Amino acid sequence: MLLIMFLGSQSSFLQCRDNACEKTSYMFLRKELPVRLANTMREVNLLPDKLLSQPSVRLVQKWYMQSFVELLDYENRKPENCQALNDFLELLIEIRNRHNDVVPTMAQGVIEYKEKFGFDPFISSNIQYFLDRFYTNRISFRMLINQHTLLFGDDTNPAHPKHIGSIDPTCNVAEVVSDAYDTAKMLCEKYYLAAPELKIEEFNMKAPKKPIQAVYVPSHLFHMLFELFKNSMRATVELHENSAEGLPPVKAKVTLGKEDLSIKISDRGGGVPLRKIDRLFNYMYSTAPTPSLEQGAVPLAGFGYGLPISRLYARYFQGDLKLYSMEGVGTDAVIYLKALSSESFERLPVFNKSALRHYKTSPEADDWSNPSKEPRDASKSKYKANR
Ligand code: W6P
Repeated sequence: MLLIMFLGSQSSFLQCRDNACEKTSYMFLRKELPVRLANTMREVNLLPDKLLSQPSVRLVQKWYMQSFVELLDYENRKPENCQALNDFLELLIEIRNRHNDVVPTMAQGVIEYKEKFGFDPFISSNIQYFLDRFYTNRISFRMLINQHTLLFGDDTNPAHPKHIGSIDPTCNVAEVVSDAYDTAKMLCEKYYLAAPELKIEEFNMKAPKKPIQAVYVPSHLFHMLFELFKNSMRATVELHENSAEGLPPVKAKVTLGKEDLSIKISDRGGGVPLRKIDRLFNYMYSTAPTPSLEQGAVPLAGFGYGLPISRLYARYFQGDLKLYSMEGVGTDAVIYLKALSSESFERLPVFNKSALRHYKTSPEADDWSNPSKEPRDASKSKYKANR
């Protein structure tokens, strides 16, 4: 009898671990995740019809709706029910997989639109506003799912026992810089047969000579740095390919002040004229069909959404990503993070009247002079007759 009781209690213990935290997380997520999905879906519906009706956009919409409905199933399932907790965990993994290709699928939607209707500056600013919010929402959504599945799923991470889910409370920034460089270097060498060296410097204002650490999500930091290195390497190799002096190194400087933890990646790749800097972050402008490799195109950098999404990762925890370029010389890219984890709370889009206005407002006349549209010859001006 005792044995049976013991076995019984043990097996239920195994199935339903000491899970006060998991219950709390479950209670939070079953409400919060549908709310975040619903907010996004409302904004999707405000997109211009010509974009909303593209098959890729419809597909993404369908995924969001399905995930929303499936999450609502848990509204009335008690957290004391172990089966509910386990099912929920599985559902989160399923939803995460379903939404894996949201970014390339939305990009496809933008391509479809461009092919049919061409580039339109008004639609472009609409899309820019929308996708920044849409992808920020997606980053946050996946962050929540990842935390829950990493903390309460059975795939604990033995390589990083100190991590809390995807967060490293003592993330060594220079190490991530170096990892991202190594990965970009392999790609670069594969396509160009050469890659610039890396020089890392640290300046720790708070604790001189100590390595700079942050409470951060290493995968986010890696994503941003990898993107910047690819861009810097491509510019460097393309400018100096045939020069006798070889490739100038890419330099990284990591600094910690009172407020900011900053990471600067500097290249000598010839820079980008100021006029073209905004384009690097523009979804509609930088969306092109995947370049085909046969034509010798290089997939190292310059296509897709790498830079704008990297900037969203930085902004998501109250930081930023900026480019400072000097044409003829090179580019500095700076990632700003908050030095204090107490200041790196989530930055999320809110759906309100002022957001609504962004979608409803029609294009207005430019309120700054634009030389290319000024009448060149006053005698031919249509305004002359009115004088
Ligand atoms: C360039 C263009 C660019 C974009 C982003 C980061 C670095 C660089 N360097 O020439």
